[in-house]
Amino acid sequence: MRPEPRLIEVRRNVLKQNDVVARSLRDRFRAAGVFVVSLVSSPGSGKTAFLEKTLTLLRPSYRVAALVGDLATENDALRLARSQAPVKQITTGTLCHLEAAMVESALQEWDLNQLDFLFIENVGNLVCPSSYDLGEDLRLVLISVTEGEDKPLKYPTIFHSADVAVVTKVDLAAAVEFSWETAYNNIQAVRPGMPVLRLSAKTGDGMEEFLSFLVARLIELREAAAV
Ligand SMILES: Nc1nc2c(ncn2[C@@H]2O[C@H](COP(=O)(O)OP(=O)(O)OP(=O)(O)O)[C@@H](O)[C@H]2O)c(=O)[nH]1
Ligand SMILES: [Mg+2]
Repeated sequence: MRPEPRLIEVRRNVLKQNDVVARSLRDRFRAAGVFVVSLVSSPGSGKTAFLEKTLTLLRPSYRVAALVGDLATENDALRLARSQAPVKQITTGTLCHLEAAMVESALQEWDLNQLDFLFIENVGNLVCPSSYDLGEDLRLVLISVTEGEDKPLKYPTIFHSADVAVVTKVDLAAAVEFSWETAYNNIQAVRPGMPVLRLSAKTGDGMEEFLSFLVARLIELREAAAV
């Protein structure tokens, strides 16, 4: 029998190490009562636009903050900072995903007890982020109408790693002849029962439903902690 290639061993160890850090992050999030939401999608699906809108709408009533990952530039952090929420950019250099240790290090100067919601925008990529737990409570996978309806079928792993799918840029649906029914069926084929939201960060359509969903989850988390 041939020995397992060394590369696979190294990757396994990195993933295991990530899980240890993610578990410790999750414990800290639980202790602080902060609800943590991460966003994954291909580049340009609208993560930052959606997050900026979310931060802006939540901020009057909730304590919110965001981390955002990209290979390079502070551009997304600057856009998110327009919401007036505390924001930090994580630049990954050549890595196509965020790791739990990067989140841990970015949070060093923040007091989690002062937050209700923490959002983490992952690097735009439909493959790499799926294997890395960041200690989040909820992982959203976004697909924009301009990407076509087949992404769940082509990239099932990221849909398996997420809790809720969000179809974005619905204001452009007619222009690109996007079929909601086909997209919905494709998501359900890959991940039966997955909740699917549809919205537009541009027009605000669907944002109210999303925010109600988030707030309900925060209340649930706090009630569970109180028991
Ligand atoms: N029409 C329309 N355009 C949108 C919407 N959301 C985002 N966009 C546009 O889509 C482009 C990409 O949006 P971003 O928010 O930067 O996407 P992203 O997923 O954060 O991109 P990366 O961080 O590079 O992966 C920008 O030009 C946005 O203005 C939307 O709801 N409607
Ligand atoms: Mg972005």
